[in-house]
Amino acid sequence: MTDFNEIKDSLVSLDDQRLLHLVNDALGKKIPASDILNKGLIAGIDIVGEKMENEDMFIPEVLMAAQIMAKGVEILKPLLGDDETSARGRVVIGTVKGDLHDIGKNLVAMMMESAGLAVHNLGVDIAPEEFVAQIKEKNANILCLSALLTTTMPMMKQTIDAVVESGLRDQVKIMIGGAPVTQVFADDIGADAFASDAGSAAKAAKILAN
Ligand code: B1M
Repeated sequence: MTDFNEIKDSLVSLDDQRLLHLVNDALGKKIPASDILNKGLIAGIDIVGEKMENEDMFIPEVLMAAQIMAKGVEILKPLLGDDETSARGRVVIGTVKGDLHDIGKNLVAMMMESAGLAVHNLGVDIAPEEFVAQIKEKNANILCLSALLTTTMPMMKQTIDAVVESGLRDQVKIMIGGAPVTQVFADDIGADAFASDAGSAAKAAKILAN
């Protein structure tokens, strides 16, 4: 078995000690942190997602898998991202109202921080009016919205509408993302940018900030 298959397997079997050992072991073998993340942890949580869909795993187990994955990400965190700096971007990021998924959004926030942007991560289940208040308070020039559910995607449009109504639309560029989100949807709802993964989100944010 490759290291990646073992990492995937330990996540799916909810064996946190084994997963942490394997992640550290892979780092010791000089396997790039981004490969451990993408081919191990993210590939593993995708299997968890399939099992959830087929009712082979249930919410408490999926939640445990998410928590174990977060511990693995914590180890990789200092080794991901680039170290170019640009203080121009002030980002407010959150998962939209009704949606509790935060692993991907946290990865996006982390990559943006590594890229030198000032990131205010509001968390999950954030209402449009809270995003608006935080743009004002943090004087943000980039708003990042994440959604993992098809049922919460319309909340991205509602959030953009709230920003327009508040008169702040000219002050912020808006980027959206999350597994069900597409470029077509981003264009439809009037977002300025879409990114499919954390690395490209950080790159796009640096461009938006300039
Ligand atoms: Co949920 N869930 N979940 N879940 N869950 C999915 C999303 C699902 C696809 C599983 C499935 O059925 N196969 C499905 C959605 C179906 C749909 O809408 N089409 C689903 C469902 C149905 C649900 C519930 C409704 C289940 C229920 O209660 N019956 C429920 C909803 C709760 C709610 O939000 N109100 C629910 C709950 C949960 C848990 C709480 C148990 C847990 C979340 C824990 C947490 O996040 N702290 C959970 C999990 C873990 C998942 C899966 C298994 C994994 C998600 C994940 O973390 N992926 C997921 C299946 C899957 O995606 N394979 C699933 C890893 C992460 C790194 O990827 O989040 O896609 P991702 O982020 C990527 C990109 O999308 C992108 O960059 C990231 C890194 O590269 N990205 C952005 C993300 N945000 C971005 C923003 C950007 C740019 C890029 O710019 C701003």
